[in-house]
Amino acid sequence: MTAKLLGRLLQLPTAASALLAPAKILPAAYTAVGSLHPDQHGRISFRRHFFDLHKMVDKEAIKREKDRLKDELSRGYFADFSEIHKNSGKIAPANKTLIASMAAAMFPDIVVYFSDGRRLKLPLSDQNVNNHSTEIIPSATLLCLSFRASSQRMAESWSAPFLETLDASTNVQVYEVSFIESWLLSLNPMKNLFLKIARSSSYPLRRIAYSFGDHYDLRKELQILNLLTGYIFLLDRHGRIRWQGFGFATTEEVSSLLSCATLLLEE
Ligand SMILES: *[C@@H]1O[C@H](CO)[C@@H](O)[C@H](O)[C@H]1NC(C)=O
Ligand SMILES: CC(=O)N[C@H]1CO[C@H](CO)[C@@H](O)[C@@H]1O
Repeated sequence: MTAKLLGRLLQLPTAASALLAPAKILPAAYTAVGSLHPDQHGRISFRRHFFDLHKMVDKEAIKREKDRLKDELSRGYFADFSEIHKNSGKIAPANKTLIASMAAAMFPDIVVYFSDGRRLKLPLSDQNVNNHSTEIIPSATLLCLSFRASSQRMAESWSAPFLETLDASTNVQVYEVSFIESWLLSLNPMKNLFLKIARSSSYPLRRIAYSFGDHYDLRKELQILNLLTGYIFLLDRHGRIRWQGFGFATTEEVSSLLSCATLLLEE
């Protein structure tokens, strides 16, 4: 298992997989899959595809799969790529004002993992957190979603000024979530191995987390079509989306994020 292969599985650009390379833990990947003969890898993926086809005998599933394929193909990865660079990943400008609570949509539940193996269901809202739990429900949560390594830097352009301005408040939380859609990395022991070498944060308020598996339904609900850019959401304590931004933050957008977050703290 080379860093390059791991990078390809993660659909990371080469520069990012080069970052994975120095990880001393990588040789452990050999032991994790060490019992497999190289030929067996092919056989396993064949078997898996066979089971996937088998599942699709169900008519309903076939229809869903067809609709999905149409959706996925209409995304036009290649046209998007140059576009993203030209406009800093802006699908639309960020909201200038807080979205009214009555008009706000709920953020769908996602399960995330931290590099220490901890698991958490987001958003931390009064709907999700047990009433007897000691978990503090933040008044404002900044959730930055990345589907590719290239958009992790976009997330940081929002989370860094957010934490610099608001970190004194225990009422705000920041999660930078990377989505790992590779089925191989979503299974143990690959998942645990991935978490061990995954990027974590030395700054406890900047929570870097990973979500594994298929996220088609989540993306559909949040209208996330282009996976090359970053999606930034500001949620209130009920888990509603009160503000949204895309790509790299501009100075004006950061100030609208900060003023909206300040309003949420007073709500
Ligand atoms: C907030 O931004 C989203 C995404 O660009 C947009 O669809 C929505 O209309 C905006 N809402 C307000 C109140 O600005
Ligand atoms: C997770 C949970 O049980 N939340 C409940 C806490 O209490 C409020 C109000 O009593 C309920 O609305 C939540 O569903």
